[in-house]
Amino acid sequence: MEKLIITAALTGAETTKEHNPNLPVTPQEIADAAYEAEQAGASIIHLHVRDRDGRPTQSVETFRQTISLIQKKCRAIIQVSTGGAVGMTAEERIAPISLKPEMATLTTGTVNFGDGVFLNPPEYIEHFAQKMKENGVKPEIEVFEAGMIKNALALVKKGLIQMPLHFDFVMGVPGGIPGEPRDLVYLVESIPAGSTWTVAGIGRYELTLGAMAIIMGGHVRVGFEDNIYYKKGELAESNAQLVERIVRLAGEFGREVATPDEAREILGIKK
Ligand code: KMH
Ligand code: ZN
Repeated sequence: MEKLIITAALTGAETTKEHNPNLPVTPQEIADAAYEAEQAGASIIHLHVRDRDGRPTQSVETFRQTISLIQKKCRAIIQVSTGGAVGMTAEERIAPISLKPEMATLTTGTVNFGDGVFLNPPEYIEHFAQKMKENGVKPEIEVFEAGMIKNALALVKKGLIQMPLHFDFVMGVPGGIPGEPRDLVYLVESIPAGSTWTVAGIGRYELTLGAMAIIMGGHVRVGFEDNIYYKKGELAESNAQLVERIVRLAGEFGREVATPDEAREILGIKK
């Protein structure tokens, strides 16, 4: 089986320090958390940033500063979020692509997101895909509902993205696909042969779906964006602690963990 790529989603847009005081929010805190996560076994850093008040922002300057701090000590692939936060405009969300990160997220459909709507109409999706193509950025297709897989294939037909595709199944968001084993099996069976995939289980689904992905040959995303607990009623101490647990589980199943350069190789990213 392919080596395991672990993505650390350190901060997200929704989690706050009130939810978990260990959440990294400043550029330096995020860079420190990225280093710890990479040391623990993460090879991709899924990146959101915050403004001085801790609110989500897609400021190019804040991304630039954070990426530069991360890259002082890390070799991990930086994957910039174009999801941002619910309510942001398309132009805000796509702005950090100008920094030409190695990867970025591309959500291929609209979904209810808790009390809000995570808006991704066809014009946004095509615009984002076009910008990623122009800037040489590898998209990770974020799938919150099964229909988003078909929407991604439509982008392939239009020449906006290229096979083999890399998917991230984001499961258990209130409003999106649930996070039961049968849901993951269905998504995995719905993507084209030759694709790679990772799973981001929200809340209590993080661990169960991570374990399934290790066994099924997929990859795993963990971190405070998706889950703030180590176990029921016990907050996680750090993003690295969540990465370490996946590394231990992978070890039990004999699945080796990919380094950042091995992750690049698996995903077809040239550095
Ligand atoms: N914050 C969510 C509304 C992504 O990073 O691309 C969207 C999100 C997805 O986090
Ligand atoms: Zn995100």
